[in-house]
Amino acid sequence: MKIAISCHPTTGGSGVVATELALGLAERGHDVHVVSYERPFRLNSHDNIRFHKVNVQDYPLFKYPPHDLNLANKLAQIADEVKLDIIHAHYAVPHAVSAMLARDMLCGCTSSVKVVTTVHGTDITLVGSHHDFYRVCRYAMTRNDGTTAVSQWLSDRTQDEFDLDATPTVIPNFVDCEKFSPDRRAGYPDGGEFVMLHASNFRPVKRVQDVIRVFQLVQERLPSRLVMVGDGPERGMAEEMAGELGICDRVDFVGKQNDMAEVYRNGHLFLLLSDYESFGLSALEAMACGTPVIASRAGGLVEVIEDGRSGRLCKVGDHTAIANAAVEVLHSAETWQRYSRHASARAKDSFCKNLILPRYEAFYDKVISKTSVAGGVVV
Ligand code: GMT
Repeated sequence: MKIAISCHPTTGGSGVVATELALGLAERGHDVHVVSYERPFRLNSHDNIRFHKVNVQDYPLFKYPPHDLNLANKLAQIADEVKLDIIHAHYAVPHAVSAMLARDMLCGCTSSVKVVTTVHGTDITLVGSHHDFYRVCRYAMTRNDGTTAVSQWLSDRTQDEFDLDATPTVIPNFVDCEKFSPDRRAGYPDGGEFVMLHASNFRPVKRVQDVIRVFQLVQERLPSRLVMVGDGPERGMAEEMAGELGICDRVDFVGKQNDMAEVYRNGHLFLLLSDYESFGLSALEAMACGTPVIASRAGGLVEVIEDGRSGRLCKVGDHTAIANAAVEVLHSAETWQRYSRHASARAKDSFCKNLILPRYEAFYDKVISKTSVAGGVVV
C-alpha cells in the first residue's frame, strides 16, 4: 500500500507511535511517506520511507502562519503524485482536518485517497473537547474514513465526547521488542542503590510533583536515586521541589534522551503517576526492557499493566500507598525479578510490534474496500 503518515515530530507519545508505525510498515514492504514540519526524532532512514517537510509560509500579513493549510496542500500534492491509498493522521488536531481537506480537494478527480485518524489521548480529552476545537474535531471524527483509538478507554471517551454512532476501533500501542528488550539490563542492586525513573513531557497531567514526593518517601526506606527524563512546563517546579525537600543530590534531571531503551534498562522501577493516560507508551517501553511500573489506576493504564504482576496500580495522588507499592516491588531480589520477568513478558506477548502492525494493515484494507459511510467510523 501507499501510505502517508502525518504526525507531530516532537518527543510526545503520538509522534513516537506514528514514527514506529512508519518504520514497521516500511519494513513490511509498504511505500511510506512521513509528513511533518520537522523530521520526527526517531525516524531512521529506510528505502521505503520518504520524509516530506511541510513548509510554513511566513508572509507579513499572517500573524499566525496557517500551517494546517500548508499541510493539507502538501498531503494533496503527495496523494496526487504517488497515488496514495491512505493518509493516516496521528493526533486529531490538526492532522485529521488537514488530511480531510486534502482528500476533499482531490475527490472525484485524480485520487481516491482515504483518511484514517488515530486518536491518542489529549487530542480528545484536552484539545478536542475544548470549545475552541470541539466542532472541528467532531467534524474530523464523523467525516473521516476510519478512526482508531489506542485503548478501549480512549475509544469509549471519544464516542461519548463526540456523540459518535460507533466506538473507534481499538488498536493498542506497540513496542519494538528487539530494540526494547531486557537483554543486558541492570540486575537487582544487592547492597547498592535502586534507580527509579520517570520520563515525560512534564505537562500538568503527568503530576511530576507526585513523582518527587513519592521518591522522597521511598529514599527514606531504600537507598535510591531518581532519574527524571524529558522536559516541559513543570520541570522547573519539580527541580525546585526536589531542592525544598532536601533531596536534590539524589534526583537527576537529565532532559531528553536519544537511547530510551538504555535508560529503561538501567532503571529498577518506572513511575507514571499521571491524572490519567490513554495508554502510557513510556510504561510499555519500560516494561519491555524488564522494568516494572508503578502507575495510576486511571484511563488506559489498567489495560497495559496487570496490578501485582507486571507492576502496581495505585490511586492517583495517594503518595503513601504509591511509596508502599514501590517498596514492596523493590524489597527483595526474588520479588523484583518476578515483576521484571512478568513486565517484559506482558509487553512481548500482548503489545509486540509484530502482533499489532497486521491490525493496522487489516484496518487500512477494510477502509479501502468500503465506500465512506455516514458517520465516518468503519466498524
Ligand atoms: O501526553 C503525552 O504524553 C503526549 C501524548 C501525545 O499524543 O503525544 O500522549 C498520548 O499519546 C500516547 C501515544 O498514544 C499515549 O501513550 C499517552 O498515554 C497519551 N497521553 C495521555 O493520554 C495523557
